[in-house]
Amino acid sequence: MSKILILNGPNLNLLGKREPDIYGSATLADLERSLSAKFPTAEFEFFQTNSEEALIGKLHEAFQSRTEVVLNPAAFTHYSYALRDACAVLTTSGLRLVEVHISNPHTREEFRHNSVISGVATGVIAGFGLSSYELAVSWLLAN
Ligand code: CA2
Repeated sequence: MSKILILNGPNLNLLGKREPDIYGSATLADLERSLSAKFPTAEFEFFQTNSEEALIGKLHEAFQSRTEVVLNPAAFTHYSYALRDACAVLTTSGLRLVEVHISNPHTREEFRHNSVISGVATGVIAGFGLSSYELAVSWLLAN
């Protein structure tokens, strides 16, 4: 069974509760249920935090346990070099980490156009709503 950590950064606990025009009306719990139902052979761990420290700690745990990661770094995408370094620990050791975004940051404010994570991610999927996570998991399971 493949173990995959679905890691969500700050404010994503509000999914489905605010800004539905950008992020849709499904909640984080809906996402977790839908991934578990669509990929019954995967062993998921779901984790959301508003804390940069906790995100980095979770990535260190994933490194230790050789777990692959689907990461939505949320606003940390655009400026957290500490998170980038933690992602690089995984990808430089051969573990895959897919960066996902619900919206397409390139169509939004200029500060969202740059990701400090993409350069150390295995790949990036953005703009497909919650399907971005599904596409990332499909790829991890198929490759
Ligand atoms: O599109 C994405 O997935 C983002 O990573 C979401 C981040 C944003 O800072 C990135 O630029 C793009 C924001 C997450 C905030 O999530 C909310 C969800 C519902 C309501 C309010 C915020």
